[in-house]
Amino acid sequence: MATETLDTFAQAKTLLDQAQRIVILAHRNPDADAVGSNLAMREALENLGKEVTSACVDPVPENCRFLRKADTFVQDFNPADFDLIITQDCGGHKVMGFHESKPELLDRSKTLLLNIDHHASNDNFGTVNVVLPEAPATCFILFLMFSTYGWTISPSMATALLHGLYYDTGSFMHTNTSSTALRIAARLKALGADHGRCIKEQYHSHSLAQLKLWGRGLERASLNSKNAVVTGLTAKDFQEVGANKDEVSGLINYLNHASPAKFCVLLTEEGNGIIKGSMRTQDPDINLSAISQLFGGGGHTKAAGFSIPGRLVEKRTWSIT
Ligand SMILES: [Mn+2]
Repeated sequence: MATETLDTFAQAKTLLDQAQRIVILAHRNPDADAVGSNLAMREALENLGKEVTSACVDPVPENCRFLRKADTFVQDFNPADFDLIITQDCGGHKVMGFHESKPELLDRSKTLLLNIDHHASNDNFGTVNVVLPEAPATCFILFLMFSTYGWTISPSMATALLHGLYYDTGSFMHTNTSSTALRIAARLKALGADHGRCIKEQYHSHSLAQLKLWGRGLERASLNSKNAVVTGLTAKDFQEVGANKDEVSGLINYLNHASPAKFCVLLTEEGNGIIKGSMRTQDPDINLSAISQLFGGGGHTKAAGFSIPGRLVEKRTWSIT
């Protein structure tokens, strides 16, 4: 590992060693990397005798509820009750969710904050920032940190870390699947990670409503003049098929397979006047992080997103030949 990386790991360890009451924050609309990394760090710190709380403004998604202590996330907390805040997988201070109601989280003279993340868009808002954009997942970074510190990884920690790594690499199909990612996955399995359960929860358990929702999104997809495959799902779609907003997760990976598109865009109405845009690409020359920033969003070069106020209207064009 690079010397700078080891330096930030050491700075992070100093913060962790000195803290006794710690809250770990997962980003809003948490995914398997946010929840998995949160619960793995939590167990590691609890094993050191610390009092740890997991917090997120939004509920834990269905595919993460099997993880140990996934049912104990709180949706609010008082920063004054803790001597260290950890944010994990938050690609920028805005996705924390809590920054609006608790501005002291961003006041470096008032709170100690350890920011652990792998998004290129991260604005280094912590007291210490372990931000490695080349890492495929926050769970990957935690594995490296725990190994560097010599901390034991239990089977439940291994499952949580593998769940996040598996998710953020699209089950090792995305281009961020490095040989190190595969080696770490093998190590986690050897440490007792329940690989079969991770697969089942993420890929092999879809409700009929979810498949119907994906069907609508796939059926409507079209190629635009920028060579992007674009599709949209309205709040009415979710209502009609009986799907919740988490159930759209996974559809984007199918859109990303569409040939000859250079990238894909999935627009969804969140039901509160907000349209969420998710983008993926397999094209080495496309930087989606830059494109998403045009819409006030962020993310990685191959996977990024944004949120904008508005409503979705589908326009079909017809011509006679
Ligand atoms: Mn992640």
